[in-house]
Amino acid sequence: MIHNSIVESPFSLNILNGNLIGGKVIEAKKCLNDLVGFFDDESKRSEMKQDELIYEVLSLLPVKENTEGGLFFGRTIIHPGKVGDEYYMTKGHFHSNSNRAEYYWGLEGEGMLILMNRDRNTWAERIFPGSLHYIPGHVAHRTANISNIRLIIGACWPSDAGHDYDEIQNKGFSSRLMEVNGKPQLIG
Ligand code: S6P
Ligand code: ZN
Repeated sequence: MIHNSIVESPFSLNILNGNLIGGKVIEAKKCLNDLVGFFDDESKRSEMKQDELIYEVLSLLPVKENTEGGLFFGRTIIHPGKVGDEYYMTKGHFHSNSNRAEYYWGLEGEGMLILMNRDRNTWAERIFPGSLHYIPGHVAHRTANISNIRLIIGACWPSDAGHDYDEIQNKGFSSRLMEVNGKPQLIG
């Protein structure tokens, strides 16, 4: 027998700020003390207030991690600020299943999506409310806030993408996003 029914989606999204409700939503917060070694000026970073919140991530996981064929949905807030001349940013990662792609889009504030391929060529795309970014597989990605207000981005990625932080943790990106004469510039 065929059953018909109209049901509400278990998930909801605040389209203004990316807030996610329903299902399994996990939250991760990164403070300055979680980012040892990620900024160029480590001694400056170590002198700053260590419990300052740099970024916070909500991830909606409707299926188990590593499920082939599923999709995850997320929202990241990067707070405004700099370590020396380097804008607050996420750690950045390749995907563990390296060929898995991802979409990002801007919701609030202004930032840069910093991208680096396996040959360690780095480039960046400007993020603003309504900007849409396709991150191909095999490309590491990190976001930096270049505004004075919080930067909010949305993201959608395959549930079997995973996160590989090793290369970025050990070698960083080949260029860093620094403020030079009041403007963001990729250095390196
Ligand atoms: C997941 C996606 C984002 C980031 C988040 C934090 O594939 O790219 O949800 O996890 O922006 O960045 P990171 O580099 O600390 O994971
Ligand atoms: Zn990713």
